[in-house]
Amino acid sequence: MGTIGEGTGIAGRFCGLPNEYSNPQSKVVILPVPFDLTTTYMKGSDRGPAALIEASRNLEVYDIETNSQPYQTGIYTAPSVPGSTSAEMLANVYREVKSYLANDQFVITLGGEHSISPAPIRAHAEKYPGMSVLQLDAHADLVQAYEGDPLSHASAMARVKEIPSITNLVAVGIRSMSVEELPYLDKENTYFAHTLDGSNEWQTKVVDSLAEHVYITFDLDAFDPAIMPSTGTPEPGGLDWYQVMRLLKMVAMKKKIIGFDIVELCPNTSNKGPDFLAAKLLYKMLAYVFNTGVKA
Ligand SMILES: [Mn+2]
Repeated sequence: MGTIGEGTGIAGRFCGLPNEYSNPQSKVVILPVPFDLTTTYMKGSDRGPAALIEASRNLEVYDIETNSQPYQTGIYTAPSVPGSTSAEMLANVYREVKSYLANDQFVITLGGEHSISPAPIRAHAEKYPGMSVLQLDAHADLVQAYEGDPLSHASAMARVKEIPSITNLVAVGIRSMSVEELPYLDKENTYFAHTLDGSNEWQTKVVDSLAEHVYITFDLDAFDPAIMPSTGTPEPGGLDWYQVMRLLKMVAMKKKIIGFDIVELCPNTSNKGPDFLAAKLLYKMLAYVFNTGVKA
């Protein structure tokens, strides 16, 4: 075990991968969006992408469950996308994601706050009309304009619902919302945290409600703060690791996951565990998406 902060391979690259497995033509592209402008509680999600990538250099690249080594798919860590306003950031991210999708690459966008997600979701919806959006989140994020800002993190899913050609938005883990959001909530497709038990039944219902193509927007505060305290707005009563893994695995087996984002990592320099959890989550998702021999 080395000094904290050290990992294997090349700094600034997911898993520290060498050029052979990490170049602009790689199948998988990780797009860091270090944007934190509109959050209201704990700031710092702009440092999320760098913390996740740094933590990933300590990952074991062999995945036991799928008996696979997902990095062999090729994972390129792209340069960070800038943006000094929400509108500018969204335009830049949208353009970048579009260009990678045009090249048939698989794009993972890293936040940053949740307000970044409408950009990759719009780009994916244009390539995969009829897709579903699966949202894992503590918060509904359906505020029409939070503190007057329609591009705020609390409005992320309100903007997503306006994107044409999305079949539905299926939300899992929700346990915090305002009464103003109720009229915009799709109750049929909302799985509140307090209703999720230890069985696999709810996961099956979630999967059955999804269209063939699925985009996943993963707000890390969906997890319980006991295992994921490093978020801007932690909420008690969240999901545990294996509940999430069972869901993601089932979605990957029965549907086609066509892209995802992981947002709201707000790193704490004295507790690296949550950064590592976020990196492992990303890698597990790749294991489920790209491994052809996943066994139940
Ligand atoms: Mn959110």
